[in-house]
Amino acid sequence: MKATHDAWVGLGANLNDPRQQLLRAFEALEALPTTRLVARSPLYLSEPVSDIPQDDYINAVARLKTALEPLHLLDALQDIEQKHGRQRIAGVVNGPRTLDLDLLLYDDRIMDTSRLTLPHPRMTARRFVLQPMADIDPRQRIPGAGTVGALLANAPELRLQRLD
Ligand code: PH2
Ligand code: MG
Ligand code: MG
Repeated sequence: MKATHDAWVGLGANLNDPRQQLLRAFEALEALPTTRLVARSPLYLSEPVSDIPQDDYINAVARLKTALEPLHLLDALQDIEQKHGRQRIAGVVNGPRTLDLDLLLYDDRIMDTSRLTLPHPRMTARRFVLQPMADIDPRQRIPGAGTVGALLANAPELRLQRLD
C-alpha cells in the first residue's frame, strides 16, 4: 500500500452520546482502505461556536496517511457521517450534529471548489481544532496561515476541557 499523503481530520459531535460517536469514528477512520490512522488527539469538551443554543461538543483530530485522493477521502468521511445517523438540515448552519468529520489539511494542498476547500476555511481561528492539532504537532504548517502553535496562541478564547 502506498499511503503517501498526510491528511488531518477534525471530529466533532454533540448529540447521541458524542464521546462514543468519536471513539467509533476513530475506528471507522482506521478501517478506511489504503489508509492508516497515525495519530489521534485527546478528546476535548468544548463550548459550541454557534448562534444556535446547543449542548457542548466533544472534539478531537486525527492524522491519517492515505492513498485516497482528497475528494475520495471526503466521500469516505461523509459516508462515515451518514452511518452515524448524521442529518443535514437544509438552511441550518452550525446546528447540533451526531458526527461531523471535516477534512482540515491534505499535504500542503490549497483548493477551493464547491465540494471542498483546503485548508478548511475556519480551522485557523478555532481552538477546538488547533488545540488537539497542537497536542499532536504544534509545528504543523497550515498553508497560507502559519504554524498550528502560533495560530493557537492568537486564537479567540473558547472554553475547552481536556478529557483524557
Ligand atoms: N462545529 C461546528 C460549529 N460549532 N463548536 C464546537 N465547539 N465544536 C465543533 O465541532 C463545532 C462548533 C460546525 O461544524
Ligand atoms: Mg465542522
Ligand atoms: Mg463538516
